Amino acid sequence: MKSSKLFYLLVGASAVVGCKTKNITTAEVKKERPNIIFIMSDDHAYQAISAYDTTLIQTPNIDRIAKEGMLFINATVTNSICAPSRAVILTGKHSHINGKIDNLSHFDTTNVTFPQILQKAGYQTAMFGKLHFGNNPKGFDEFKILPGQGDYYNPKFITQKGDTIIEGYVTDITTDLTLDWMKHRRDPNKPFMLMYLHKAPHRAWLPSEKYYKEFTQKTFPLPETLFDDYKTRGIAAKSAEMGILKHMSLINDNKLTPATVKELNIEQWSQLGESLYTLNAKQRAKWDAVYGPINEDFKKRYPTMNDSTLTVWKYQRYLQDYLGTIASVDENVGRVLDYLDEEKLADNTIVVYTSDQGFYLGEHGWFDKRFMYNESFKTPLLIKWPNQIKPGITEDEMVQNLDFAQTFLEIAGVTAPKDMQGESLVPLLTGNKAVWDRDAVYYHYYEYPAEHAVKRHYGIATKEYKIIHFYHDVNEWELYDRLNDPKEVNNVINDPKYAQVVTEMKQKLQETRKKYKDSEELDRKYIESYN
Ligand code: SGN
Ligand code: CA
Repeated sequence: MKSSKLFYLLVGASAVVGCKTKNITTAEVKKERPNIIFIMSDDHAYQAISAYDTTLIQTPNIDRIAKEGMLFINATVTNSICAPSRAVILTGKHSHINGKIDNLSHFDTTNVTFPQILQKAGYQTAMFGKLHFGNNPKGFDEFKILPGQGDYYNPKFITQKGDTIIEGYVTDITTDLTLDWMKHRRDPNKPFMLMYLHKAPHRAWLPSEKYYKEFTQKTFPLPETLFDDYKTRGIAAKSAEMGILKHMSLINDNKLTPATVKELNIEQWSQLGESLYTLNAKQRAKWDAVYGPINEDFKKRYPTMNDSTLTVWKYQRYLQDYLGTIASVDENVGRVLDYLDEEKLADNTIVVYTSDQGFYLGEHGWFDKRFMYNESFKTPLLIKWPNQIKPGITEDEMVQNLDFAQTFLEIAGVTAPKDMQGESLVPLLTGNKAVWDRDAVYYHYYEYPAEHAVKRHYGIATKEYKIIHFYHDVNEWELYDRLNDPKEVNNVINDPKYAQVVTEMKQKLQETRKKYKDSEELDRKYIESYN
C-alpha cells in the first residue's frame, strides 16, 4: 500500500472518538477517501440560483454542480436562522439538543462536531469565511473567519495568528484564502475537508464595484405574492416585521442617503454608515458615483408614489443589490471549481453548495427568513461527486441540513456517533433510494421576541402537507396543502375538508417531536432562558 495515500481500510485502524468503522466492501477499500468541499452562502434563496429558477439571475458556476451532480428540490433547514443552522450542520443535532437555539445564545463547545471527528480520522481540515458563532471553530487545522456577521468591504478576519484586515471585497477574499490554502498548505498525503463559507448575500446586500454597477441597471419581475394580504393566515404572519414596504429601510437597505430621506420628510432608521464605514475614500467615491444618482432619481419619483409603487421601487432596489452580491458568489465558486479541474482534484472531491437557510425575495411582501413557510424553510442544495452521483439528477426526497454531518462521516468511512439525529444522504447520492424512508421533517424556530418579530413555532412537513404550531404569546395552528397550494396563501386548518388531515398531521407531529426528543418542557426551558 502506498504510504502517500490513506485508504478506507486505514480508517478502521485509526478509528477514534468512539466511532467504529462500517463494514467496508472490497470496492470501497480500493478507493481513496474523497475530499469534501462544503460551500455555504448566507441567506441565499433557491429562487436566486438558475438551476432552480431562471427568472432572476443566471448562476452558471453554481449550476455546474447540479449539472455534474444532483439538485435537491426538497432540501430544508430545521431552524431558519444563521448560527443555529450552522450548529445543526456541525453537530448533526436539532437546535433543542445542541442548545444553539438562536443567534444570541452561546454555542456549547462540548458538542462534538463532524470536523473534529474527520480531523481525528486523518482528514486535513480548514474553514474560511463566515461562521457567526462567537467562538472559534474546533477541529480545524487552519481557519480564517469573519468576526460575527463580518464586513463586505475591506473585512477583518480572525486567524490563528491574530486578527487581520484584508483590503478588497469579502467574497473575493474568502475565495483567495481558500485557494491559497489549497495551493500552498494542502497536504497531498491526506484527504481534506474544507468549509468555504460566504457572508454574501446577507443583509445589507453590498455588492462589489463590478456588480453594483451592473445590477443597479436591472429590473426584475414581481413575485405573485408581493401584495399578499395574509387573509387566511394567523397573527404570526400578520405581525412579522419583515415587510418590504414597512420594515425595509430606505437608507440601510435601499441605500438612499440620510440627507435624501430628510429632505423628503421620511422617517427612517439607518445603519448604513456602519455598513459602509470600512470603505476607503477612493472606494467610497466610486460607490457614491453609482448610488448618488439613485437618490436624485428617487427624489423626482417620490412625490407621486403610493404604497404600491413605493413597494415596487423598494423591491427593485433590494433585488439589484441582493442579486449583485450573488453574482460575485457565483463567479468565485467558478474559480474554485476551475482549480479542482485544473489540478485534477475534481474526480475525488465532493462539492456541496448550500445556504444556511432560504430567504424571501418579495414573496408575501417580505425579505428575511425565520418562518417555516416555503421560501425560508427550503434551502438550496446541489452536490457533485464524480463517479458516484450520476450527473444531472433532480432529487425530491426531503433532506435537511441535519443530514450533512452523518453524510460526510459515511463518505469518510467513519461511523457517526449514535446520538446524531440526521440521516446520511449517501444512499440518495449513490442511487440506492430504496433504503430512504423518511416521510416527514421537523422544524423549530425560537428567536422571539427579537428583530423581525417572527413568533416561536414548530411543525412538520410531509411531501403533501405542512402543519405549524405558533406558541409562546399565541396558540395558533396552520395547515398548508403543499401540492395544491405551493405558494402557501391558504391556511386550511379550519377547513372541514381537511379535518382528517389535521388529526393525522397533529398525531405525526407529536410522534416526530418524541422521536427527536423535543418536548413542551424544552419549549418552556428555552422561553425561560430568554428572561
Ligand atoms: C441582522 C439583520 C437581520 C437578520 C439578522 C440575522 N439586520 O441582524 O435582518 O435577520 O442579522 O441574520 S441588519 O440590519 O443588521 O442587517 S442571520 O443570517 O445572521 O441569522
Ligand atoms: Ca443566514
